[in-house]
Amino acid sequence: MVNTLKAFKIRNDEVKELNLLLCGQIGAGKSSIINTINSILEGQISVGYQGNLESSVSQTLKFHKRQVGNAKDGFLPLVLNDTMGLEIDQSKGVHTDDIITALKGHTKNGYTFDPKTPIDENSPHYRENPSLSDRMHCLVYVIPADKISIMEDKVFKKMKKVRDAAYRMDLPHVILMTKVDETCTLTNKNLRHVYNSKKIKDKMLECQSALGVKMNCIFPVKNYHEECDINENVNCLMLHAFTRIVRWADDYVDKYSNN
Ligand SMILES: Nc1nc2c(ncn2[C@@H]2O[C@H](COP(=O)(O)OP(=O)(O)OP(=O)(O)O)[C@@H](O)[C@H]2O)c(=O)[nH]1
Ligand SMILES: [Mg+2]
Repeated sequence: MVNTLKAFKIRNDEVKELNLLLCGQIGAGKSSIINTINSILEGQISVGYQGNLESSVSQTLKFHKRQVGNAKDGFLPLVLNDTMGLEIDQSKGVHTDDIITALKGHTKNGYTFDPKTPIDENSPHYRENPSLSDRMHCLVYVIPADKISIMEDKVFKKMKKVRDAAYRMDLPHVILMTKVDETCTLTNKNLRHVYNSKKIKDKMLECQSALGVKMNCIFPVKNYHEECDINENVNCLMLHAFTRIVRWADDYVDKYSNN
């Protein structure tokens, strides 16, 4: 799967990079996913970003475009766009309109999210006429398996608003269900049991009913968070999900090609 990714080329040559947008509750593991994917490709744990387990405010404040790969081995034509976390409170966390604007390609890299006021046309980070290349090509919800049962309706409501916008754009959307290690003891002992675990299956079903995403678009994953060494099982789960996300984003871009 690593080789498939490293050899990956976008079918539609009018687009140079596939844009994948990560969206979810604060502390869900969005930024950690980017680190995990880059660690896998590099073959060693990357510490590009460090999260804070105890934080009650979003650690990510900016719309942050992070290239997949590294300067030494080369970058892949894939960009993971990190966003600020969603919160229960209307005036806290990323504004849903900001996520929707970013999906449409209006938001430039480096924009600082303001929970109270979404971006408007006058912002220097607002792109007037986004092309297919500027748009997002897949929406990736990040949901922590250990928290889904206690996640507030208000957060799901915000996620559904984003989902409805993604539907209107015909955008593929998937769920990366993180923290499976925190959710199931069997899986924590051996990640290979993840698809045998009833507990994990139940959490996936909860994701499905909360957001209406099909089961084959929901992927249980574990991020690197405390380990110092690469682990094949962590890699396999994430790569299984990521290779599919890339394929679906490529299909989207191909479908909307102007050629
Ligand atoms: N056990 C475990 N911890 C994880 C996993 N993914 C992330 N974490 C931890 O959860 C915490 C939050 O992760 P982040 O990646 O910062 O989450 P985020 O969604 O980017 O959070 P904000 O930017 O604050 O919205 C960090 O301490 C991570 O180390 C996982 O799969 N398993
Ligand atoms: Mg973050």
